[in-house]
Amino acid sequence: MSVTVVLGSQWGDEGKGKLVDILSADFDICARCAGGNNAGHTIVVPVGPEKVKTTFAFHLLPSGLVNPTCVGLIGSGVVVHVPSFFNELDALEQQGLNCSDRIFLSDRAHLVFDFHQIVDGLKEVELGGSSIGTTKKGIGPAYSGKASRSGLRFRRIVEGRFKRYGHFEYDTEGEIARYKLLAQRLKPFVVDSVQYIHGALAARKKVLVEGANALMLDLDFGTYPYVTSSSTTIGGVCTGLGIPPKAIGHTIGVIKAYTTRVGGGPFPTEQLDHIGVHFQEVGKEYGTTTGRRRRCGWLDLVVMKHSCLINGYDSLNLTKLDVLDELEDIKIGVKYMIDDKELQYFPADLDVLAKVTVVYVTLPGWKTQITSITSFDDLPDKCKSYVGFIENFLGTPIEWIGVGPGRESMLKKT
Ligand code: 2SA
Ligand code: GDP
Ligand code: MG
Repeated sequence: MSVTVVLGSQWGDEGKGKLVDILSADFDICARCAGGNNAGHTIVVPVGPEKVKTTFAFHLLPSGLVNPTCVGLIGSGVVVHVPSFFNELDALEQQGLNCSDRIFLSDRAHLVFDFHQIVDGLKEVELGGSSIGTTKKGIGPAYSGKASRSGLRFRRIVEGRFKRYGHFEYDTEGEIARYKLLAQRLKPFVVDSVQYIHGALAARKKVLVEGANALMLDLDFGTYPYVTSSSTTIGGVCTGLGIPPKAIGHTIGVIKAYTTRVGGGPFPTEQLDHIGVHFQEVGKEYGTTTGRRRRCGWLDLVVMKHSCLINGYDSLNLTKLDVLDELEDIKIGVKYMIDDKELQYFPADLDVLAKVTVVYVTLPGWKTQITSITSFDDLPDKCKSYVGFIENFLGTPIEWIGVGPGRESMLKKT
């Protein structure tokens, strides 16, 4: 089976882009199946003969495009803001990454219009103190339009939105005119993605799927309503690309060695003290798309159990282990308790979640810099114990370990 899937296992920003970049050297196609330009995948790679360390930020386009032989596909489950698509393409070309002849877009993908983005902001204002903390990229309103079967027919929808939110500054005719021009530029990129991907699979091409956002932001299985509006699970890979489950050979969950989340919503292991600040500063935890400071806390293995159940990862990529280098003690959340009783599952009800107390185990820190280490065997013993604890608790092998942001800072554990 030729499809390999990389999915975020927590609340996003686990470092999916970096793994996708490394794997894509061995793949023909890298596909996005869900989300839009709310995603932010950062890659740090050596470029040109001088090997200059260059940072690329992908939002809508698949990160696998960094590899010059990899073709990008934006599947039907993705929502596309066309001006942002071209802006991202142009920005990459300016950084010397030419990919406009190897990126294709599904003719079934829905469009995000400027008014979706305006409405995204208005909804957030309306929610006030309980706002979701969206990226304001119009993702929720675009998927709502799709689900209510009014996607694409945007002149009619704008009038509906005026009725709902009052008149807001928006130039309907202007956007129509802009899209008439963009449509010409867009034409060569659009394909029937079902034909495209099945043709590729029949020709034994290797397909890598890059998940966007993460399990805990999934519309069904995340901390609803503090979620994004797409299916970010393994199920979303099939519905967002039009491929059957049996086409999927290997699913890798990306798990950060601690936890972060951007925006509102519950976060049981969040640390609002110096530990949270340590993760933010050492881990450079700022949004790739919005620049927002990410909330930070200890690794939560109750979340990870929930994530493993739903996505059935064959293996894991543990990332940002180096961010823990200086800590004396490292905590891992292993149980949720309510009134002295263990909760055996991750609850759907946020009121229940708000009442849980997290039980932690504490492991000793290794207090050694690990970024320049190139083999798993050379990691300090205490560091190996941390990795082993996670692996045993989840019953899922850790195949890759990230010890720094660069492409070279990834250990393969055999
Ligand atoms: P939206 O915009 O409707 O998808 O927002 C809904 C919730 O989903 C969260 N969300 C994200 N969480 C982590 N990373 C994301 N991508 C960017 C990044 C975020 C950024 O890579 O850093 O730059 O701020 C992402 N996209 C959506 C969002 O915070 C809401 O909680
Ligand atoms: P994604 O959304 O899952 O692709 O993750 P992001 O790119 O939004 O955020 C992950 C950040 O961590 C990026 O800035 C990466 O360059 C960086 N990163 C990835 N892996 C590692 C790692 O192992 N160690 C360190 N220190 N940084 C990493
Ligand atoms: Mg990200």
